[in-house]
Amino acid sequence: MAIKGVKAVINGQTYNLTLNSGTGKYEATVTAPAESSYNQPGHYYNVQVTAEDDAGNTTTKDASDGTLGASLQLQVKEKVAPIITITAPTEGATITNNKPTIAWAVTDEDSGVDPDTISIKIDSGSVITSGISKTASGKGFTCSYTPTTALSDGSHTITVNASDYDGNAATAKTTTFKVDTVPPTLSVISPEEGLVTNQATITVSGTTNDATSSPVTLTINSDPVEVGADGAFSTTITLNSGENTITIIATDSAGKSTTVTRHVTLDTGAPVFQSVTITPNPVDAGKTFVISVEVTD
Ligand SMILES: [Ca+2]
Ligand SMILES: [Ca+2]
Ligand SMILES: [Ca+2]
Repeated sequence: MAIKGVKAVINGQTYNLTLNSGTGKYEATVTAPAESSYNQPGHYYNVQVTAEDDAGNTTTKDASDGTLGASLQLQVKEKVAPIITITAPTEGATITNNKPTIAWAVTDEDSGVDPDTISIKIDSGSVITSGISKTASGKGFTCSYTPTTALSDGSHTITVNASDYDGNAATAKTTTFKVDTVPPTLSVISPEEGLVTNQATITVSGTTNDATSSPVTLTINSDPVEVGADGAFSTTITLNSGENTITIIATDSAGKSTTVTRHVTLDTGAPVFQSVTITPNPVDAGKTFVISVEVTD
């Protein structure tokens, strides 16, 4: 009528318990399994205890026992937080789409990413957990979210976060980018449309600016032209004889562009008289005559 020994089996390891004479209980100090119990059936490690008496009778109980079962379910929590990587929009990007798809991945070692904790926040708005597309991938999820209302032109910061099944919260990740839906302004002061000139060089000048993504770059007939800090530009171009098309294109750093076209005609040939007639000639004094000139240009 005496206990010979008590052992416990946890995660395939057997531990012999020793009698604590002070408490009368059998005890062992056991190192927990290295991995979370989350992915075990029922989210716990089964603990099986067996006691044997001197006569060789044994009793075994484990987590399935109706009375002691709950005491034989060992929960092990891991401590490694998930890792978040935002793939789009990239930090510092300037984009023209004001409903951009925000894409990121969240992975976790061991217990795994809890998809219900995946969240996104736009600027200082409230935390959003619905409407996020989550596709299981490797040790986590690839996620995407498209804002339901258009983002205003200007700078925006997106914050994403997630936790694993053991309650470890990731370090939130952010991406800050600029939305620019409006092309630059472009005002061409010179030349005026339809100008006809005998000067082979003319000044092309004006101003260009962009509300969101300066600096503005400028080309005139595909050649780059410097734009001042105030948006002003001025350059001289050489005309070909006849009609010239001058194409001025301002492009902001989002890639939005505005084009202005001017048509200018260079005419350096002086008129040529083909014939002159005076009728009648001679004319009677004090009477009228007609002078008729044929001239081409
Ligand atoms: Ca983890
Ligand atoms: Ca713009
Ligand atoms: Ca002419």
